[in-house]
Amino acid sequence: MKTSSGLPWSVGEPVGPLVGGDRITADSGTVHRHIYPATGQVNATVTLAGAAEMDRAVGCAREAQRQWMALTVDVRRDRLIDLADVIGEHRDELAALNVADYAVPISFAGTALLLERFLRHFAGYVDKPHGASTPVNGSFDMNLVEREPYGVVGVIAPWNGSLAVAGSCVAPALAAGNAVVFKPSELAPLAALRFGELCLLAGLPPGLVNVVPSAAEGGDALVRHPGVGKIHFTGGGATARTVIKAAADNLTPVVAELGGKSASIVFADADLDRAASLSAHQGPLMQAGQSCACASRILVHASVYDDFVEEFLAVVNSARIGDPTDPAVTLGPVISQPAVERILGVIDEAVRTSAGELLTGGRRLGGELAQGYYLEPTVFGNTDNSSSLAQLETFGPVVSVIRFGDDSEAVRIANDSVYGLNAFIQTRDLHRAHRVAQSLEAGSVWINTFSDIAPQGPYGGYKQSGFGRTGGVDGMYEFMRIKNVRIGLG
Ligand code: TXE
Repeated sequence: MKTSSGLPWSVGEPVGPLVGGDRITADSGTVHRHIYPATGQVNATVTLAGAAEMDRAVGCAREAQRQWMALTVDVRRDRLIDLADVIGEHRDELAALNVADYAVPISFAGTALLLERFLRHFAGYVDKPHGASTPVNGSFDMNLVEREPYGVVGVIAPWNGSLAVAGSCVAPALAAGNAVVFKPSELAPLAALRFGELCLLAGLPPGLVNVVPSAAEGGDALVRHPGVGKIHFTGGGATARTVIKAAADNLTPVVAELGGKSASIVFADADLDRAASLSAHQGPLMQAGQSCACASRILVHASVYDDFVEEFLAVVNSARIGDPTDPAVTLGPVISQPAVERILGVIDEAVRTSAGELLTGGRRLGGELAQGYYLEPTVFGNTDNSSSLAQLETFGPVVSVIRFGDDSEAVRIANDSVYGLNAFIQTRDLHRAHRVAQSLEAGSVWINTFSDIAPQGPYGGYKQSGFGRTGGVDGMYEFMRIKNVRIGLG
């Protein structure tokens, strides 16, 4: 049943955590009045989980995991395929909830398709061999190498991709045999809560996937819980440091998928039309620059700098800014009022310190968009890569264009960052593409293409963009422990 806002819940009805298959009222957490970034108005009321709810969720997860592992691999495989089918059937509803969560334009809200693809991919691992048997020196004993689930894992998601994290983390965790306590951000709880309900609809044991929106307090309780075998954290570096310190109490292992300051490198031989479009849509226009994969530094060979900038600005300024539910809109608001103030501060400082020359944008949008958190897409030219504008993650529709002379200078500038998540190479020269890709300190390199994340390829960061991987067999094995079993046959 839909309400007038198109949500499955009415604004007045508090939406609580989903624990053990039930919507519970969170007594120890706080009530979060969810603000829709496109209007600045409250569109949902969410009761956030606190320590008591997290403890209850871990207990339900532990029991559900026993039920899950009591099923044979073919049954578990088919349950995950059933869940993928259910997600596919609810793709539009989940897209609408993504919009309700963080006002991402509906044209970009299709992470339910990514979730479905990851579920189908990891369902395929469930009934495949994951261990080995090996001979041993000086004996005819049998030695088995086995991979086992952790039991209960905690998955913590940022506000800008709860369903993407459900795909990249919850899917492999379930495929590996775990139960999951899934903590979406307090700023984007809605799509994740619906995902939890769809897990039940697909026939997963109640409590196998618990969805417990919370802020730092609930998140900290989850990280510190002795019943959690591993934490997968996706978010910012500052929070990651807090999470890792908390996890140290129980020596709980952590995977960290963090921020980035990724470079898109446009070489002189690049197709400038395509490079301009790719850099714009991978840069300031991608979720209004609120993506870890954002190409926030655009390095351009000096010989094509002016031509590229002209084409790039044309694409950036052609963005349709407005109502995220309008399929024609390509640029929505940023997440919150504090984000507006933070990003405008970055822009003001960049202008004040002449970090680069402001080529377009730089202001908050008014008029009919004044109630929302809308910023103009903003581009600085001839930026100094040592400036804080080029060094710190802005997480908004602000990018820096930087000139370079030759291949080695392009690599030096691209690598001159504490981050190392993505890098984008635009060139027609195959040798150059491979040589530069091997020289870049980034976990994911994209040559003449967007960051279209697929379940087959491991995704994750170098340096302060994190450690551990999602996707592929690497992403599956992040959620399994290795046990060696030797059988004496002497
Ligand atoms: O992160 P935050 P946000 C990164 C992106 C940016 C950040 C934005 O680059 O840096 O995420 O997301 C919870 N103990 N990525 O603002 O504030 C908090 O409630 C436990 C990278 O949400 O770090 C939220 O659920 N949890 C990514 C989560 O941590 C705590 C792709 C993240 O919050 C906590 C997308 C605590 N003490 C965004 N405090 C990639 N690399 O793939 C907060 N949280």
